[in-house]
Amino acid sequence: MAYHLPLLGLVPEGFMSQAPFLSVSRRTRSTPFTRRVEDNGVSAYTVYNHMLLPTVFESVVADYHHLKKHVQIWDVACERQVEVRGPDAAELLQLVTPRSLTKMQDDQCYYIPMVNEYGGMLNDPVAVRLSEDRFWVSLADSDMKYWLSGLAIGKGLNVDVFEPDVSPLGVQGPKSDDLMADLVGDDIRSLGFFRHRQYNIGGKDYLIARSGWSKQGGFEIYLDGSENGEKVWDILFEAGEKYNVRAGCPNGIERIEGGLLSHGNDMTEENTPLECGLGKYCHTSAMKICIGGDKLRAEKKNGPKQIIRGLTLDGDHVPGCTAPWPLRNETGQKVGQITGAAWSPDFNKNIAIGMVDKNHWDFGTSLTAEAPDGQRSAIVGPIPFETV
Ligand code: THG
Repeated sequence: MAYHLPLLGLVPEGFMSQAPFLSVSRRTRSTPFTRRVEDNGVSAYTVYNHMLLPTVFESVVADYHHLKKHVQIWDVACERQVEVRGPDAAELLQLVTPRSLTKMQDDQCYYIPMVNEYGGMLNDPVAVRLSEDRFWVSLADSDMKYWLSGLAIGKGLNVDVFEPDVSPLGVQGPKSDDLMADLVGDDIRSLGFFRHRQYNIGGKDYLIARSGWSKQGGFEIYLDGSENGEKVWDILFEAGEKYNVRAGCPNGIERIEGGLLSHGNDMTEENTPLECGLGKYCHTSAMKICIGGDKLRAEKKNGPKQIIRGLTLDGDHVPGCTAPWPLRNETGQKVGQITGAAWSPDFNKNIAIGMVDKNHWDFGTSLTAEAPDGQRSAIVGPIPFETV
């Protein structure tokens, strides 16, 4: 039976004896897909950009196996868009990222670090270029609309900065191409990674990109107009029936295997893009323009003091990482921290993401992780984890 959370209004009396609940109100925004997500048996949410993000349907492990084999529909509406529109749109964006945007085409998406005046990571969105003077910044979990509009006002730029009624819906998994080709035609099979085109679903054109927060392949449909959410969802489920489609969500195991970083977890404002392994998105020309770029240029010269790594942990299945776990060297000194960990069924071991200090970041280095259920030996390695 589908498990319904009391979405709007107060938690009913009978539920109070169970685990803590998330009270949902106007601040904890629902999405155009929430009713469908609940009909499909969502069992846990987190809150992301002040909006509901499903985290589990059947179980994290069952969801993981299904994602890697079939196709899932993901309510990732919480990846909110900030639209930047006007003659100075590109100029404003280049102020906030060290990635050069000069070659970006109208059908392209770019993964961009956004940094503060110290070069610290404020967000790691996907920027979507719609035209020369119009972009969507598809956010991770922090309030970048205020940063962008504050800068635009302070610099006197000729742009509008606002949150449009646009909600990404993910189609993820190895059967995504087949599902989408059945729905919109074979043309979509030739859509390049991080490219977008318009396709018709249910009589309306939507921007669809080949992107998404999994390494299983897939697309993101930018639902333009909340009122169309359930219609698009239902059309996808109808087309996906023969591919064993299910409702899904970003998966805590798969994303660690694939090395997809989570802002607020694996990195914060305290970390630079270089520490996050995003040095390839820090271009000299752009660092000369962007806020905080001088700090990044200096760091690029000398190298970062710590870096993101994959780690394997011994012992039985690790618990979830709800707060960083210290990593220590043989003398007990703290030399890093783990920020994401999971038992991987396919690798048949515990895998983790963490930051490791310079003198200990070589692949093969042995460290000790202080997990909440005890110490575990940890081996430093690459991220993403190499395929089995
Ligand atoms: N899609 C959209 N918006 C988003 C996300 C998304 N906003 C929030 C969050 N995810 C932003 N973070 C990421 C992190 C990684 C990637 C995308 C968004 C990603 N990385 C590729 C990788 O690591 O293989 C590389 C991309 C590249 O090199 O261009 O896809 O998922 N709309």
